[in-house]
Amino acid sequence: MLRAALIGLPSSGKTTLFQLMTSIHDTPRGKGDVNIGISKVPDERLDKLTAMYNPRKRVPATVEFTDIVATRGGAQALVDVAGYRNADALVHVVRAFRDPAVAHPAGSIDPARDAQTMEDELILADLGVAERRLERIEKDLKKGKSAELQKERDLVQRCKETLEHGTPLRALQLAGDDLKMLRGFQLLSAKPLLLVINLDENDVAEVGADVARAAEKTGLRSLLAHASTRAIALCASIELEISQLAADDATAFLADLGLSESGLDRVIRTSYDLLGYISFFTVGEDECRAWSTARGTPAQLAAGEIHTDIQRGFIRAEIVAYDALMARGSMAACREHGEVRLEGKEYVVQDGDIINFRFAT
Ligand SMILES: Nc1nc2c(ncn2[C@@H]2O[C@H](COP(=O)(O)OP(=O)(O)OP(=O)(O)O)[C@@H](O)[C@H]2O)c(=O)[nH]1
Ligand SMILES: [Mg+2]
Repeated sequence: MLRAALIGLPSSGKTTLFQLMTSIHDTPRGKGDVNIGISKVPDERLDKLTAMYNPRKRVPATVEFTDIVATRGGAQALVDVAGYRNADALVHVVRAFRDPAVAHPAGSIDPARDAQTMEDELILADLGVAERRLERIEKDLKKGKSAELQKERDLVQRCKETLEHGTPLRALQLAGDDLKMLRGFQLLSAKPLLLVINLDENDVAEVGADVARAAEKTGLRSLLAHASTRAIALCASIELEISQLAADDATAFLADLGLSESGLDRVIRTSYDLLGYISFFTVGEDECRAWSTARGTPAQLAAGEIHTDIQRGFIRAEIVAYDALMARGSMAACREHGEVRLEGKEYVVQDGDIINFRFAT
């Protein structure tokens, strides 16, 4: 399951977005309180599979959201909260709505300044972690040299210099061993980040879902390029209202605003893109279910998403592509045409694969 954590200045709209994503409306408002909620991943393919199998249960993939009340303690306070430390991605809410009834902590509306303030906090928190780690490594190196430790020192040194230039670590696009080495340090600026521009009600119709235009209008263009983040634009309070309407009314309302997709759908889809996540399915009379995993995941590891027993006892994966199943109309027809493949544990799971894992316990 994908874990996302909401960050942003006070009153930027984090909890409003949390409510939109999780449909949890009675959220606590005390300082230090943490909201954790689950969002269902919308997926038309699961709807079609459910129509085909008519199962007792339909289970969508999920994304977990964490929202902390008031980040006034700075980003350093965030790393103490497990939901932030363990997040796969950060969702950074930036206020672009003007509403004078909602006081701004800095007294004026300036999305670029706010986004940079939050970014600086992440960078500062990480700089502290990097410096402490570096001191520790230097001490240990004096006691005895090890290739592994020297490698780590070079990496942490590089991180420190990057941060000192005001660049978040996500811009380094670390991979493989480097990424593994840093994973234990809870470096916030290294996490993939989705920036949500929380538009003003009056700008929604003009901006629509056009991120480039929203970035231009809110002065966020250069920050986005520098920080290597993805962004989307929406108005959290309007989206929250729309989400409480019946489906037909909601679609009509969105269309009026020139939007073809709800804010919830866009947040989830963009997060999946950002992280390179894909979905696969398990189907049957009992349950049709969507699962998510990182692109490039081998079948045996993907089986672990479902149950560690299936991963451990993995024998083969029986796989048919979603498109093939829809084109043939049934699993039996796919079998007849040789479209149900048997794959081994190294097979790389594809988006839309329908999988039956064979395993022994
Ligand atoms: N006009 C307008 N008001 C909004 C919008 N989004 C949020 N608000 C309002 O702004 C206020 C603060 O929103 P929250 O979602 O509580 O902000 P927050 O980031 O969770 O704030 P803290 O938890 O205090 O850090 C609330 O009164 C919201 O109703 C928006 O898009 N437009
Ligand atoms: Mg809040």
